[in-house]
Amino acid sequence: NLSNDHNHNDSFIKIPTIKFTKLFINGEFVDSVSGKTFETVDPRTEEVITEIAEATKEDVGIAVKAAREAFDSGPWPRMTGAERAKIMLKWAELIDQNLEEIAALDTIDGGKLYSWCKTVDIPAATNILRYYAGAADKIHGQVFKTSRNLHLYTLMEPVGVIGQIIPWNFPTIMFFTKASPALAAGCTVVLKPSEQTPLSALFYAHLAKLAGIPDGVLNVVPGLGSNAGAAISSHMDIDAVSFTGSTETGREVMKAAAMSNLKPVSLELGGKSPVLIFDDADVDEAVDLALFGILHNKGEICVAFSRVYVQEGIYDKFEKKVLEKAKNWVVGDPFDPKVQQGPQTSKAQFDKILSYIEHGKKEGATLLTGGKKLGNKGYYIEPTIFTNVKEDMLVSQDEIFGPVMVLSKFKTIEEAIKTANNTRYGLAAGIVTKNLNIANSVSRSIRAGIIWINCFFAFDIDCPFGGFKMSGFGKDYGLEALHKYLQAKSVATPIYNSPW
Ligand code: TXE
Repeated sequence: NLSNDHNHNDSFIKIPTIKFTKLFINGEFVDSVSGKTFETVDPRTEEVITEIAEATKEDVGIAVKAAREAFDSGPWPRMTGAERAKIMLKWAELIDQNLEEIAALDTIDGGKLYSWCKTVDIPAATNILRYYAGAADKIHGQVFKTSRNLHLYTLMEPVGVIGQIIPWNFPTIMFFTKASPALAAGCTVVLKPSEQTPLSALFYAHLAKLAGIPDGVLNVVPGLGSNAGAAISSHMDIDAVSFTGSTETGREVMKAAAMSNLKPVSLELGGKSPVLIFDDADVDEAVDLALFGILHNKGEICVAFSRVYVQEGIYDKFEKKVLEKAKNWVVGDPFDPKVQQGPQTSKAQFDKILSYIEHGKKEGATLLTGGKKLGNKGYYIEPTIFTNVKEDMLVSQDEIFGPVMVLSKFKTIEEAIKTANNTRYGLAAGIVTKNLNIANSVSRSIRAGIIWINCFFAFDIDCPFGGFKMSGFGKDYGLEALHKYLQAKSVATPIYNSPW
């Protein structure tokens, strides 16, 4: 159902002028050494928004040098946590003041719903920033009294220069998920936003400077994964890397880290998350949850409920209702407040999704609805549902990362658990039931980093998030994420003649 207002004449909102298109290194916006640029494209129109300076290996090297100097001799790691917190809180305030402009940048760059960027993504990001600002002055080690003649304690020290590589599906949330705990810990950062969505990251860099983050502490280097990204993961003077993206690229990052200076990596990778809907569920609520689970952010969510399993007692009713609602789902200009689903972020992602859909049809799955692109301009795809799928089909196993639901029927709890776990991924899972015992026992049986009972996409900044299996390792959020950027140094002093 393509919205009638699918005219992209920007009548819903005034599109901001793009102010920042260069690399942000050592507190300045600079051109790349090579003078190279790349285009960032508006997925609503397929038109180029602007040219962005392209960081290559050389620019990454310059950024790392700046970050190293800022770490080795600059004020940031030497400030008290409270001093760092004050600057981070100021940064959050400046983001609040520029909320609408930044929301519009993420919408034109990534096809994300403007209303969500404004009310969910950016507020969530500033929450993350404020949470870690609040943690900055609560970093401490431990004292050990294991023997009579040793005074032994740990100092929690910042790890150093951190490389961060983020994807395009949540440009704002990912930026602050990575940067905030590292900065709170006293580290300095070289962050590469995705080449698909660099606009908001550069705006955040500008606000960081205004807030008083010292030069060299935060460097933002937009560039291609194979070049700037690879330069980060293989750099000899980066002390740790945090990555969110595909499992395939995560493997490359880990390999490069191992082959260079053995820097520790944390990886938040892909998923193929199941939701199990039991017979006692309210069918209307379950349908809404399942659709939100796969269509929110046009299915470009690592935790998307891309596999939906419905118990046989309510399956037919569920199928009928989910079909009806999917057909009435409103796809169109993400600035239009009526629209529920915008365009896919890039041509590459759009082509990937359509090719999985073709593959699913060839494999013999039934296309219940959707399956085609929408309109003549922009990367819009119909909400798509496959039924009669087999567990070994690609559409059941691979992360499609688009508005494509794979819907199946199950009989028993045991069968549901077995199929839910039949995946190389383990990021998230959902359970829809009113029966507490089913909810609790199934939660324990599924191997995934987060289980949502009767909900989807429910996060709390204080609660660690990250995958099992090939969905990665090393948590984001909570104090666990802060500890990725700290290392314990043990200090021992002999004590002589102590009776205690
Ligand atoms: O991801 P990449 P892509 C999945 C999703 C999607 C697929 C491909 O299934 O369809 O990945 O998307 C940088 N060394 N997810 O190709 O390549 C790249 O520039 C270092 C799931 O865009 O993983 C970008 O900044 N870095 C996911 C970042 O990695 C490299 C979110 C992510 O891009 C690199 C996104 C290299 N060799 C995609 N190659 C999630 N977990 O949420 C690329 N990059």
